[in-house]
This record gives sequence, structure tokens and C-alpha cells, in this order.
Amino acid sequence: MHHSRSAWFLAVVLSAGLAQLSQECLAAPAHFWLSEDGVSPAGPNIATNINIEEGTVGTLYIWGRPETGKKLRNISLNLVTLQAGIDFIDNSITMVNDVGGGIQRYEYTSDATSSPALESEETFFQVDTLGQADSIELLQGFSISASSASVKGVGDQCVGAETGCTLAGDGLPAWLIATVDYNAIVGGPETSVYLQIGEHGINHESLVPGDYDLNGIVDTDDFNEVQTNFSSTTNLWPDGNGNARVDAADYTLWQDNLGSVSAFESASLTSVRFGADTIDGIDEPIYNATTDREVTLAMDDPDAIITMTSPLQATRVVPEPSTLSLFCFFSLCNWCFTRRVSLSKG
Ligand SMILES: [Ca+2]
Ligand SMILES: [Ca+2]
Ligand SMILES: [Ca+2]
Ligand SMILES: [Ca+2]
Repeated sequence: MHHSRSAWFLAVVLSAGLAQLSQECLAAPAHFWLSEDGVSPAGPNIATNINIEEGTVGTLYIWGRPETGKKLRNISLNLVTLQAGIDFIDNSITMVNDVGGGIQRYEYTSDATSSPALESEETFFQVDTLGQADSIELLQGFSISASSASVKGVGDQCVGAETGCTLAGDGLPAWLIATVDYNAIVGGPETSVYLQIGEHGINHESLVPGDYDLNGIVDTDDFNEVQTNFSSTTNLWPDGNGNARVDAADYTLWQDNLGSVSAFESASLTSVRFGADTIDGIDEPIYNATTDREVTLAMDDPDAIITMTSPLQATRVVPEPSTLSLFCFFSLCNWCFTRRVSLSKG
């Protein structure tokens, strides 16, 4: 973790040094939310309400969306539970980085593939037997070098065959940021899951029109993108005017912005919202990516509520008690108890 911490420090220092402090007030914050759906998510305004059978494995998907007109450059997230109901499975923790065509979102990630690997805070035993609530801290994607044609960040449009990007249920693009599997351990209670800004913050990079290879500068490489893909309706990286076709208008846009350079924003200019209102009719709070790290602000409703159903509840169809069914009931309880003890020792 130490090498990535120092790398992150460099990334933030560089970003802050290049920040444009004259940015106008932010229109819509970056948005992250949890879903059971890894393919066609609802937008962030739809709350997740998950039912899963005790003893099985579920998957949580973290979806994200940058502020309009910008891309996310560095992302540091925590995933925190309030109750000891689920155990995050370490080797499943994945930051989505490869978007196809040899292009990545970040230079570095912190997840199960990192060295050393990112692990959750508690083991199955600690959750199941000791009753501790699990969490994942510093799930991250970040870049130190200037943007390049092979490291593009996240956003602000789904382009061409970019993997991990789709139109969400609200008609706006959404990016699959990360996935994690969990063991559903304790039947009965609810477990509330919250996203937090991680210790290293989150920041954007501004986009300049005409920067078709998204490397941060409008230059001849971007002209080549237009030329190579002219008339294409499938490779739409160079579709600057968004009419789903690479055409003369995209060339004009490039020409008008030749020489423009994108800017990294400091994290203090990045606002973040998690999930959607699910309980009290009050909008989710807006976090500042510098001052609101590793906290869950008041009025932030859970981003996922996971309810564990026990196998017993799922098959409860016995119409009336009898000696036989009571016998089965106690046998099953005994089996549950034995099974949980044996799992705990695993
Ligand atoms: Ca765990
Ligand atoms: Ca460029
Ligand atoms: Ca076009
Ligand atoms: Ca929330």
C-alpha cells in the first residue's frame, strides 16, 4: 500500500499545482451509487433494496458519473457497513480499469490485483462470530503522469465500444467503477452499506472540445483521429459535436480549439453525491472531496440496504404444526447451528 500512497500524494500535488482556481461554481456533483445490476443500472436516483438468502454470495456494483463536461481522474472510495451482516470477499475486489482497445482509465489501481492486494477490514470469522461490521477502505484508481491516449480517465461520454460504460435508466451515461462480492451471513437483519470518499480524495480533469484522444491537449493527433475515422458511426471518439457521426463539424471543432489544454482540478473543487434519497424526502448531502473524506454525512441515506432471508423463512409453507414438522424444525435449527460453527472455523 505504501508505494501507492506515495504515488497518490504525487498525483494530488501535481493536480493541485495545475488546478484552475477560476472554475465557476460546480453545476452537478460527481455521483456514485451502488446497484445489484452490473449491466443495465438504474440512474443514481433509484435506491437499491437487496434481498439475498443467508449463506449465499451476492455482488455489489459501484457505478459512477463525473460532473458534466469533465472526466474523473483520481478516485478514492470506501465501502462501509453499519451492521455485521455481510463479509466482503477479498479476492473479488475489482476496480474496472481496462476499457478495451489497449486503453485504461487510470495508471494505477488499488484492488485485489494490486501488490500488495487490497483487502477488506474484517474476515468472515470476524463478521460471523465476533459480530464486527466489514468495510473496504481505499478502493482506488489514479494517474500520476499527464493524460495520454492510453490512459483516459472516466467520462464524460460513453464512446464507441468503450467497455464498462452504458446508458443508465435515467438516459445518462454511467460507468461501472468497481465490483465486490460478499457473503450474506446473518439471516434476518438488514445491513446498511454506505459509500464514502476515501482518504485520498477524488478529482476531475476538465475536457477541451476537440481533444479526441483525451490526452489533455488539442493537437494533430486529434486531427488524425477525425481523418482515420471520417464518416464512421461506430468509432465515435472523434465525434465532438455528438451527432453520432464523424464529420466535417468535428474537424471544425478541432480547428477552433487547436492548442487548448485541459486542466486538473484540485479535489477541493470536486463535489460528490452518493446514492439517492430513500427515506426522508431530503436530498442526499453533497460532499467536498477534500474536507469530507472518510465520513458519512448526516442525512446521507444508505446506498444499499441488504436484507438476508434465512432458508427457513424461504420454505415456510407448513400449514399447521405437527409432531413431524416440529421435529423437522428443531433438526433444521440444529443443522443451521452446526453449519455456522463449521463455517466459522473455516
Ligand atoms: Ca471481509
Ligand atoms: Ca489530444
Ligand atoms: Ca460529428
Ligand atoms: Ca446515500
